[in-house]
Amino acid sequence: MTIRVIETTAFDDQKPGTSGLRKKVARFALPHYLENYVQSVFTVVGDCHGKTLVLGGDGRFYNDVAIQVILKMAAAAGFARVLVGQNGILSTPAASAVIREHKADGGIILSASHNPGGPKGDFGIKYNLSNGGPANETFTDAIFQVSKKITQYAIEDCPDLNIAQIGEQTLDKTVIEVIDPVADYAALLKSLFDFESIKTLFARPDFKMRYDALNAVTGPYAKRILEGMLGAPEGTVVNATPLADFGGRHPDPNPVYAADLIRALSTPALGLSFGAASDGDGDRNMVVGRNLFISPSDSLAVIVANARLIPAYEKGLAGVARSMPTSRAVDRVAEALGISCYETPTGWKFFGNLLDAGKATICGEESSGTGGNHVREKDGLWAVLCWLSILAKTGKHAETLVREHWARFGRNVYSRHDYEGIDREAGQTLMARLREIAPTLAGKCFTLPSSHTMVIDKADDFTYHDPVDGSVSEHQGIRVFLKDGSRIVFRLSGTGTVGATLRVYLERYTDNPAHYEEPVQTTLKPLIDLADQVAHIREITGRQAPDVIS
Ligand code: VG1
Ligand code: CO
Repeated sequence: MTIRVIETTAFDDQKPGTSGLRKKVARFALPHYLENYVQSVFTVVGDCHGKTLVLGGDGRFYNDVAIQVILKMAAAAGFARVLVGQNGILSTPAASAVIREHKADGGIILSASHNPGGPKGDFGIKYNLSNGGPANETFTDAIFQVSKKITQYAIEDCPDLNIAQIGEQTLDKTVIEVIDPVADYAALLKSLFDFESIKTLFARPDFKMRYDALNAVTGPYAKRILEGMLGAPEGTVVNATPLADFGGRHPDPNPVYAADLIRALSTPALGLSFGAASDGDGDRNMVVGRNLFISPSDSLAVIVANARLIPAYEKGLAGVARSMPTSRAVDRVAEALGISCYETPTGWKFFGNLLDAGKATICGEESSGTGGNHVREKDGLWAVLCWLSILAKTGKHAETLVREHWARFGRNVYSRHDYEGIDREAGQTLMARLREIAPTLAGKCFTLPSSHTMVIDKADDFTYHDPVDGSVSEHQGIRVFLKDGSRIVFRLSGTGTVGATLRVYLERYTDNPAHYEEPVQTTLKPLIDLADQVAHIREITGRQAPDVIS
C-alpha cells in the first residue's frame, strides 16, 4: 500500500463553531478542504500509532465520500483500528456510546445536525475525545491554528473500502472494523431503563405514540428500539428511512419544522397521546402531548423532577446543568431536590467536565437537547425513553404531567426567536452595541407600546468559569434581567452557515395559573417589545419579525 503525501494550501475559515466545523457541501467538496481539516485534527491528536478511532455520520449528502477519505487518511496517519458504522452511519449519541464502550481514543462524527442537507445543504465534521464528548475549546482552537498553516496531508492510495458488511478488514496496517451502528447504543439504553415497564405502556389501549425521525439518522435506531425491543406497534416510527437530503425537510425538531407532528397530536381522530421527533444526527428531541408542545426547558425540568422513577437514576442525581439561555425551570426543581444546578455556555462541550467530574448527572439545553451521564452528547432517544418511563410509572399523560409540574413549581414561560441569515455585519453591530450598553442598563425604565413599563435590574455579557478545570469562556451572550424576574438573552448562533443568525431568548416566570393556558407569545409580548427597544433588532437587521419561533 502506498501513502501519498499531498501538497496543499491552507484555508482561513476552518474554525470550529458551537459543534464542529459546518459549511455548505460545496465548500467541503473543494479540493483539499476536507483533507486539510482532517489532517489538522490528526496533528492535534498527535502520534496516532496504536490508537483507536470511531467514525460515522448522519448519512447526509457527502457522508459516503467523506467516510472513504477519512478511512484512507486514518490509515496513513497510523491508527491501529478504526471502528466505522455500517454504511458510514452512526448517530451522534451512538458514536459517543461506541467511543466509551470500546475505550477508543476519539471519534469523528460527520454531521451538520439540524441544518438542512443535500447538494445545496450543509455538511459538518466534529471531533470527540476519549470520554465520548465534543472536543473542548483548547482542542478546537488548536485545530484551527494548525489548519491555518497546513502545507501537506497524507492519504493511502487505494480503492474505496466496502463498508456495507459488518466485519474486519485491513488497510495497510490499520484494522477497519465495520460495526452495527445500533447494537452498542441499544444495549446501553437497555441497561438504564426498565424496558418491561415501557412495554406495558405500549400495550395500554389508551396510549398511542408517533415518533417522527424526519428522514434522518434516528430512523433505524427508533425502529429497532421502540418497535423491536419495546413492542411499539409497527408504524409508530414515521419517516424512518435516513435520506441524504432528509426528503427536502429541515431536520430540526421544533414547532416550525415538525409542525405535522404537533398537528397530529391535536387531531383527536388519530387517537395519538404522545409524540416525539429527533434531528439530523439524533441528539435532539422534541416531545409533544395532546394539544401541547412541551418546551425543551420544561421537558428537562419534568425529567429531572421525576428521575427517580427511572432505574438508572433511582438513587437520585448528583446535580444538573443547563446552558445559560435555557429557562430556569430546572433550577427550581434542583432547589427542591437539594442538588446543584450549573449554568454553562451554549453547546454540549461545556457539560463534559461536569459529567466527568460527577458534578452533574443530567444536562439540558433549550434547543431540544437533553442527555445524561451515560454518554457525553445530548441524546434524543434517551430523552424519549425518559418520558416513556415516567408515563409508564405514573400512568399519566404527558400534558397532565406538565400541568401538574406548573401547578407545583410555577411556569417559566419561554420562547426563542431566531432571525436567520441576517447580514453578518449587522449581527455583529447589534451584539457589539449591546455589549457596550449592558453595564449602563441597570435601573433603566422602558415604556412599551402597550404603555406597560419595565425596569431592568441588571445586564451583562455572560462569562463562564469552568468549576472543574478553571478555564474561562467569555462573550457567551448578553443577559438582561428585569426587576420582575423575567430575562432576555441575546446571542449569535455558532452553527449557521449563511450570514449571521441572531437568537433572542425570552423567559417570564409566573405562578399565576391564569397565565398557564395563555398563548406563550401573548404572555411574552412585553418582553418581545422590550427586546426590540433595547437591541434595535428591526432597525439594525431590517427584519420585521423572526423567521423561526420555537
Ligand atoms: C445550536 C443550539 C445549541 C446546540 C448546538 C448544536 O447552537 O443553540 O444549544 O448545542 O446548536 O446542536 P447555536 O450556536 O447555533 O445556537 V446540534 O443538534 O446542531 O449539534
Ligand atoms: Co444534532
